[in-house]
Amino acid sequence: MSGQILPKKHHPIAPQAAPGTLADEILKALMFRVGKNASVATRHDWLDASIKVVRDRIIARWIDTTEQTYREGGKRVYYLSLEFLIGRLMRDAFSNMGMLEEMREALASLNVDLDVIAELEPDAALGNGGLGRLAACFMESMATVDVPAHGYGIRYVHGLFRQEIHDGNQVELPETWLEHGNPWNFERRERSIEIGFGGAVEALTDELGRPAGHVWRPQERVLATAYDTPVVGWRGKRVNTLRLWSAIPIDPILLDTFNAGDHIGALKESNKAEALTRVLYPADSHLAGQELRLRQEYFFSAASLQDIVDRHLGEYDDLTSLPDKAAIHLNDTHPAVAVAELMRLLLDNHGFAFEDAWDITRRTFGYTNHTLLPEALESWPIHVFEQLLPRHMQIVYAINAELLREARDKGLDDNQIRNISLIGEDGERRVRMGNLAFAGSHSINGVSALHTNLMKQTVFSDFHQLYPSRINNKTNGITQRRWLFQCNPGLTDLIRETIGDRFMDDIGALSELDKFADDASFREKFAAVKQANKERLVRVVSERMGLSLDPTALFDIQVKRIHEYKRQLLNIIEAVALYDQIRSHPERDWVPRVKFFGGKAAPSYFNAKKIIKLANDVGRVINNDPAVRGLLKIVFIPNYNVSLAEVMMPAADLSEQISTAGMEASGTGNMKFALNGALTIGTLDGANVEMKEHVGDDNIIIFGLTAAEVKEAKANGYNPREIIESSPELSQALSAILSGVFSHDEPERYRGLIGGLYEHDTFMCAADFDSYADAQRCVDDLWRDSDDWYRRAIHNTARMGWFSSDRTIRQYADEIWNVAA
Ligand code: GL9
Repeated sequence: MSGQILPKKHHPIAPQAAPGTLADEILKALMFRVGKNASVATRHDWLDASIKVVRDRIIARWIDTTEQTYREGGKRVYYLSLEFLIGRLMRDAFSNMGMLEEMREALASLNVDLDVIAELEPDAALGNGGLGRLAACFMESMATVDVPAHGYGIRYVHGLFRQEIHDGNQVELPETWLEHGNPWNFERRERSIEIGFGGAVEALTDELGRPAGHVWRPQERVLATAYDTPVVGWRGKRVNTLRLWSAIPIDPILLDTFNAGDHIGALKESNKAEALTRVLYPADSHLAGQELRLRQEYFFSAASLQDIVDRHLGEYDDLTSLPDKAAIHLNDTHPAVAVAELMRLLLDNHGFAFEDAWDITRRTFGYTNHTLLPEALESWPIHVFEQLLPRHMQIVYAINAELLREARDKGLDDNQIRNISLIGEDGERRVRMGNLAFAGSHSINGVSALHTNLMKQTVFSDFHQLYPSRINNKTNGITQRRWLFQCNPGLTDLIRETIGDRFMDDIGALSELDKFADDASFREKFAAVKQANKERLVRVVSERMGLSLDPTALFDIQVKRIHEYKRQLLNIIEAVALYDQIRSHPERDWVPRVKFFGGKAAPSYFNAKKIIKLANDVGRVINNDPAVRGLLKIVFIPNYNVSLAEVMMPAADLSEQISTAGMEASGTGNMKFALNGALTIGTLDGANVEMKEHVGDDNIIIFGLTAAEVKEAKANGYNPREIIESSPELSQALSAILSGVFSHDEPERYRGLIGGLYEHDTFMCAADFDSYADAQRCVDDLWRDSDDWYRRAIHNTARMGWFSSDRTIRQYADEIWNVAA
């Protein structure tokens, strides 16, 4: 190569823009903040420059909002959550700032396609599923309804794993959302807080030898550094802060060790500190259990509380007024240790007496329970908790003594007292985080009416007797900005044309759409939008999986975490039964269907992974069987995440919400589908119950046992084998799977998963099968009358406004936090 003259590289003419225009602003950002000329800019550079242009406007409002909040001195909300499942932010920011179309045009004038660069933004996947996504919707709604709020969580270097499907099996790969940096994050080095672990507690005495408090001398320390993300509400009204903590070592390198020649050993402490916030635990609705998880929980709770307390003391004299100025919310039990931490700060650092500290604490905290599944209820072995947090252990014992005294005074019996104790005594002694969160909060809420009632009857029945006014319901919601306006611009435009723009600020006005269900020309337009959204999904499937699908078929979708209680298995078994029927009765008028599945299994959840494999096995056989004539397709889409949800929700005709009644606390995917005009096939579980009340009995397909019937069946010695044997369709489908029709390479593959149903069937698949299959044939009948189908679909969209997270947040503000909204 040396000495050779390289040919001159050809550059296209760099695009120009008139001064003062948005396009000009983008070019300037590209030049001065990304350091690139338009002619050499990569697509990532354009993304970066575009984000910086909107970011500047957001920052200006952010500073205004912050100043205003300080000036007004009102109460603030602090939402503590180990998970925020945010997804992408650019479109959200453009849309909420009212500049989506303007940006699209400006970029187009520079030969850049907004939709293309938007695809490059990584999802912030700092959550597992519904619980984390709810926190993200809440952040956006709090900014929208003007609640001064901070979210607090962890800035994981690796969010939820990326899923690939190899030979039908889930393979987990690390997720690297920070690879290209993150333009939404502002590092706040000045907000670094020391967090301790381990060590010992010293009991102090005064000069007369009387007890004078405690000091905790931790053995290990790390720094929590804040990274702030601005969260902009609709129309850019308010910009709140999401503060995520990252762990950094106090001594990046141990100098003595380094100088002694042990260069690797010198980094040991530093590596340990950084490991703390490196990865999100991929556990959904079951216990992670490892000590690192408790470290994460304490780390972010303690950093957040220190931050809250410091902010309060910057404005007020002392912490007595904390409950009037701060509402701290515990999103599930993950931050429950914050209760003990606030007590520690009040007792040890600020000299409060126990009763006063306990009163302040209880008036400050609220707690949301998100699941009744026993395996998800967090508890820590006493020795693990004590070794890591010795002072907190003492405080938990002190709170417990007080709590149990109160319970005894109010006449609870021994068994009830055992149930509410903060320390579980069955087997190994454990600290029960749900009980700690309950005891330390003035409000405990469930996430749907059914779930709240079950909470009162089951996990927290004794607590409910002790404190009858504490448990309340706040049915979940979703933000219509992301889950309608942004993900479904076609439908949004159609609604605007039809009823005007008012619904964009007042979602209640969406109900004006209801009467258009009877308007044939509106139905046609509604159907055309759905069709276009289905075509978009067909393109995605074709690009990612090389599969071609018929966009006129009924699109039947079940996307969510893979969990036995959610019963993807019931859906797959029904597909097998349908396959059998199609082959046995080719003469019948079958409705063409595509059944989509998507979702991740916790890496250690054996049966969930088997279910993924089964869906893929069944799909391979059915999709390739010429006897099916394309009437049924089964598609498992890999790596379901927020961005994929934004494509799938608008494309669904039928939404599968088929959990065993009593087990899904609420669900929120159910709401996203219905808002986008899908009909739901579902059990009377979680928020499905309230959706039925809102959309009307004719516009939702309900099947299966109710929660009360499930309980009764189990109490009366439920016998799945008997049910299976009395249902020819079900027995046939199960036998086919068991005999290896879908697993020739390993005929025994499903012996455990399917064979087990005859003996246990914990999730009542057999009990609900016939009812589910009948409901599916009912769906086919509805689909055949297309006019009637779209009438129902329109009623769904028109009547789902109540499920906006704005409504949910207003209820929290009013009934739990006591802040103006
Ligand atoms: C969950 C419930 O299972 C859902 O029914 C509920 O809608 C959400 C939000 O309230 O919370 N609880 C829970 O642990 N998860 C939920 O989705 N799991 C995950 O987030 C994976």
